[in-house]
Amino acid sequence: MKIIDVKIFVSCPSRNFVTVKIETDEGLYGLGDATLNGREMAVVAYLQEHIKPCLIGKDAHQIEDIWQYLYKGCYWRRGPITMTAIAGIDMALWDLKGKVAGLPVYQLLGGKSRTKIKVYGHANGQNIDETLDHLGKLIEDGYKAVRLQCAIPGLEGTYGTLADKKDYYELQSNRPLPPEQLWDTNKYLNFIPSLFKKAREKYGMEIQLLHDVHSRLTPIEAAKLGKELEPYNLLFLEDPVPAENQSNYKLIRHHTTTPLAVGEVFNSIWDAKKLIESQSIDYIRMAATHAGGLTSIKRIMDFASLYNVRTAPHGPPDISPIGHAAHAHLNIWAPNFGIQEFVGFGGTDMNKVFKHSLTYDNGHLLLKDIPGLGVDFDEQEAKQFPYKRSYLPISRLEDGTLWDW
Ligand code: GCO
Ligand code: MG
Repeated sequence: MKIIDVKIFVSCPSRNFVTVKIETDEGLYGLGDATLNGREMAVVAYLQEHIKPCLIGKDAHQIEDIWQYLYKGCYWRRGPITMTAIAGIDMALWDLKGKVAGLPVYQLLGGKSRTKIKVYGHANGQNIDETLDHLGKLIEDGYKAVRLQCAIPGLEGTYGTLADKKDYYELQSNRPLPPEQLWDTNKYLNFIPSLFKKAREKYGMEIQLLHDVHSRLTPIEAAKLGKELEPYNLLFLEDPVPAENQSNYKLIRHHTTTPLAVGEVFNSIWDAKKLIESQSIDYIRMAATHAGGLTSIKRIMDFASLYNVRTAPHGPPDISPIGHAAHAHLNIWAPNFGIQEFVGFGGTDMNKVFKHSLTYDNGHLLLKDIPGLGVDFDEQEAKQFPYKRSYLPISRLEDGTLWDW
């Protein structure tokens, strides 16, 4: 089955998505997600100029060889642009193989380890009451696990809140330059434990709670926060510190039993190796879309299982339904699956462009038995939603110092 074309689409049905379509001489095609939020066009150029010409004429069944060819063969290994581009190709090839076999991709990975995929939702708000009302609604909707984020008194529009325009907290359209947000660690640390205290007082201990620090603390600050949150029994504390320096996590680990999760910005197994081997983390959150697709994430999941590290794939709105479907197949297979982040199915525009078969039911995602990844992409509809340049926000301290967003 020869590859005859690799098409790359960029569309913005409420936010930008990069979609790869691999066409073959047998008439079948495969689809992949290559969306890198805020840097979409860098991946498009990489795919268009550097990958596409090498793939024409290759056998689409050779997934492993093509992965190695694109990884080792470019000499400049790793990095988010390269690994997101590889992911788009890799997913499309798995989708194709499933279509040829007439089997959903999870069957090719080894079959089902479970019948449904547990998810965590997002509750956020401008103040504690709003966040807790949101949590209450999600509990009513059947969620068993919810991430709590709340605006910090004295700071406007911090990560995970609705910001000034009351749109989804990270909606990227209409931001021709990165918006700036204020950060103050002291205000944050003084406030967050009270959010979880009140959540437990109102809803008890059964609902599982999570929190995303978004890499804004130093290790000792994170250790302190982890200790203070221990009575509220978090499922995990996410990205307490940036992870370039992996020994940071060892320090946090020595001070708190609050479970730790990290990995959404990682793009290779090498970013996670030391953290996993040293058992400094409990959940690895790498995304198929940003870390080389199913081929590499499967390897990482297997490696993590040796050290009792479970998986919690990144599931933000800036991954397309094809990327979410890739996670669903990995999650249903992975023996060490933990939980999937889930923020809903996007708006009507997005659902016009991407037809997927995932459904939400009582705190879980269900996957239908459709050959391949089970997502289709409507090229005509996509044309109605052209690319719009947009950025993630940046953070600064009150004195202007640039901080981690
Ligand atoms: C999460 C993430 C996202 C990222 C976003 C960046 O836990 O879901 O932190 O909210 O900020 O994916 O593009
Ligand atoms: Mg996060």
